[in-house]
Amino acid sequence: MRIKAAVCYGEREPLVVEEVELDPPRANEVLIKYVASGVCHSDVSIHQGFLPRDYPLILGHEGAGIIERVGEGVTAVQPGDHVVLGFIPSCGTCKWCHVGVPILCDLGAHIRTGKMIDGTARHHSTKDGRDLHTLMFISTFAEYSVVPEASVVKVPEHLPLEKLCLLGCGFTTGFGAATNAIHIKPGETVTIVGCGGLGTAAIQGARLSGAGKIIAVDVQEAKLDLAKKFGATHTVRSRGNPEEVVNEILEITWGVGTDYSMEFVGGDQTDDTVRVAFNAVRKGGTMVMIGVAERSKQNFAIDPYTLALWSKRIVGVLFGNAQFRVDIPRYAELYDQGKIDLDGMVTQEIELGQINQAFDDVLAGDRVIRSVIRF
Ligand code: CXF
Ligand code: ZN
Repeated sequence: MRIKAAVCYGEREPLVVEEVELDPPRANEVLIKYVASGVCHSDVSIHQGFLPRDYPLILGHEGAGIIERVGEGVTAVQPGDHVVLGFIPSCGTCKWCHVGVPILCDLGAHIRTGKMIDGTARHHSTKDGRDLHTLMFISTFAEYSVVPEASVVKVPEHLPLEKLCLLGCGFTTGFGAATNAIHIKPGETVTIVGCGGLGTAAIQGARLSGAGKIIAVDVQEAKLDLAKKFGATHTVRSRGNPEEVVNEILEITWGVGTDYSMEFVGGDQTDDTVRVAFNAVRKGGTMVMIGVAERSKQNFAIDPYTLALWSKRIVGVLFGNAQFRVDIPRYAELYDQGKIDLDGMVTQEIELGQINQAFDDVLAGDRVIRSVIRF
């Protein structure tokens, strides 16, 4: 079938919205009509070349939609089901899925290839027939995609997919960092460095966990105002001096530091942002690393003396340590009950044709938390 998709022909080249040929689903695959897709910082990082991929490529990995058709052997979903897509699949049969760590699912090893699990492509150019690469098997910057059954989870039909799409990456990554990767006890304290999409989701996770002090750190006043709306109890504006930021956090915590810190700066991550997160944590506390910057910038200077002598812990987290088949419906339930705010995280809705503008907005950093494409 012919569909419209945003095709990326190379790093930093504007995406081209054009007709693309899409194959029918094969065994254990489903055809999805996307209703909405968030635009995540990682899409832009890939486009910038910070996370190398093969081209041509259809980006997008934060989607929600409706099952249109299922391939042979599919049992978990049927046509008409509303689903959110996980950007890491979960096969349900490998060791990691069995031990309850599906973010490490063995199928994840195929993600880098830009092909489907069987090594072939489903999207093809209508100009010359060549294969288009998929992003994380799901390529959500498209009206339709064929994806593995392992990448979808059913969600209730009465909830808006244009909000639930955030559960496919940003919300789940931030909220899960605060509620799965660490276990904040009521009254404990947490520093959150970087208050974009992931940071605001983490603030909500910390608030629901009963954190006593939630200290939000950002360079932008507007993001700090937003952080307060999502539940930050204190804000610290970073003006480029990491020691000053840490001193303010120490003052707020009576000289102790926070029990936890989380670093969400992502593409703009620097030695300073990592150092703030590391030094904000008290002795015996835990720092959680979520964001990843350009590969060449990723050797951070962490003082080994402080790490060892203060018994600090540093934990890396992917996709909020989600068990996404369990967690995404659970988050949908929290949204339904009004306990989490996804609406406030979607700062603009756009059409697929505005995708290049949305990428510029991500790079500008101060205009939007999340743009969501509605198909
Ligand atoms: C990222 C994590 C780092 C690799 C690319 C995907 N997650 C979602 O945005
Ligand atoms: Zn993402």
